[in-house]
Amino acid sequence: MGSDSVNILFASGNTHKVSEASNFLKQFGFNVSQLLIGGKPPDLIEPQAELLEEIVQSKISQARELVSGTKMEEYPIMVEDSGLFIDHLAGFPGPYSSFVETKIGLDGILRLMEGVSNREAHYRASLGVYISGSMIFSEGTCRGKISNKAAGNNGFGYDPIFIPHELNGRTCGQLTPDEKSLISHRGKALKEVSKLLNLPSK
Ligand code: ITT
Repeated sequence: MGSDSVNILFASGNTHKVSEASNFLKQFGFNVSQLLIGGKPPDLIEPQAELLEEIVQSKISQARELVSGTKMEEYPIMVEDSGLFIDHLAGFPGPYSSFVETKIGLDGILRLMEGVSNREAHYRASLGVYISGSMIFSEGTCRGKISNKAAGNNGFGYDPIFIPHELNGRTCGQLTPDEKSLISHRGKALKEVSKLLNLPSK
């Protein structure tokens, strides 16, 4: 880990999320790496809560217990919970996005949206960082719509079927990582966190 940057451990099993955070926070003097216990991301229990913040809070507590008494104890811990919320489906898949992606996939969502004219949706990320005995929370939202068909191989998850309003008609799957971070829910939440943290290097 870099000597003059701030090291953060990201407790997530999703390496896409970790690398998006790591790439984005580099510019603010953070060095983000995945929290590994015995070489593996720990299996944190995800409460089936309606509020993303509750999930974040619970996972931070679990991660803190795991690093307690180890040399990782001194590092800030980051947890992020996110999801895709589709208006026509009353916010589904929302907090269940990861599970739904595995079970019915993007094709399943496109089928549920067949013939639907209201295609409005948003991504939302809730981020928590435990640092020096305090908790910092931030949120980010990215509004857009569900495409009629999948396009692009970049990003992950629902990116090939999500067209952000802030860019001209391309799906997130067609954006470069930098383009996505500028407008994404995760990019916005991370930017907010970088402001809230008091960085020695800034
Ligand atoms: P961890 O809980 O271990 O961090 P996870 O992938 O299970 O990893 P979440 O429970 O927060 O994380 O679920 C987020 C899901 O929402 C993710 O798996 C995708 O299906 C979707 N998602 C979130 N952000 C996304 C993004 O930027 N692009 C595409 N899909 C996204």
